[in-house]
This record gives sequence, structure tokens and C-alpha cells, in this order.
Amino acid sequence: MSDAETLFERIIGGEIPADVVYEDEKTFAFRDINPQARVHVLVVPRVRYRNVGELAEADPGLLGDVVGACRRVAEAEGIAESGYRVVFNTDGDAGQTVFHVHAHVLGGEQLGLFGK
Ligand code: IU
Repeated sequence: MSDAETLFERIIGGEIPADVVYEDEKTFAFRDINPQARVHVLVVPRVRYRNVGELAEADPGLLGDVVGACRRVAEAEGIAESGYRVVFNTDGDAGQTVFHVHAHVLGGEQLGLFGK
């Protein structure tokens, strides 16, 4: 995989199959292959930034689009009322493994405390 193309770009491009739950002009959402909750969906901007901080600096409107897409995913998954969590892992200590910014949308059950 070249630096110019991450795994998520290959998923967005249809090269790698994924369980797509939502898409629009700016964002793309699919189920995490290793779910950490009953609902675990990744929301990805089609344009690649390394992490949420870089996205916020470069294109705050697009960050808003990503967060809005998280809400629409939660509505589509039926968890908008019960509550859900949005997580952006950022670099090493947070365990980021795919360097194309993505929001984890987690819910569908009572979530535990986190931090460790
Ligand atoms: P992270 O925040 O970079 O750690 O999240 C990457 C996520 O991508 C992680 O939760 C993986 O389970 C998920 N994932 C996936 O959904 N499909 C894949 O083919 C691969 C990873 I590789």
C-alpha cells in the first residue's frame, strides 16, 4: 500500500468490500471489522487527513460534516436516542492504526468507562 493510499481509500473506492451503512458526497461509513460494541461504525471523510487535529486545522467544515454523518449513522442504527460515543484515536498512545482520519461511532449497549 503506498503512502498516498490507505486502507480506507481502498474501501471507499470499492476495492476492498465493507458493510457500508451510510454515504454522502463528503463522507463514507461502514461497520468496523472488529466491533467493540453492538454498534461500531467508522465514519471517514472521502478526502484524507492524517488525524482529527489536522482535519480541524485544514477544513473545519469537513470536520462538521464528519460529526454530522456520525449523528445520521446513529439515527440510522437506532441509537441516537439511547446515546452513543464518538471517538477519534490520534496517533501512538491512542492506538491509531489507520492514518486516514475516522470517527468510531459506538453504542447499542451501555458503554464502559474508558481511558485505559
Ligand atoms: P484506529 O482508530 O486507527 O485504531 O481504528 C482502525 C479501525 O479500523 C479498527 O477499529 C479496526 O478494527 C478497523 N478496521 C476495519 O474496520 N477494517 C479493516 O480491514 C481493518 C481495520 I485492517
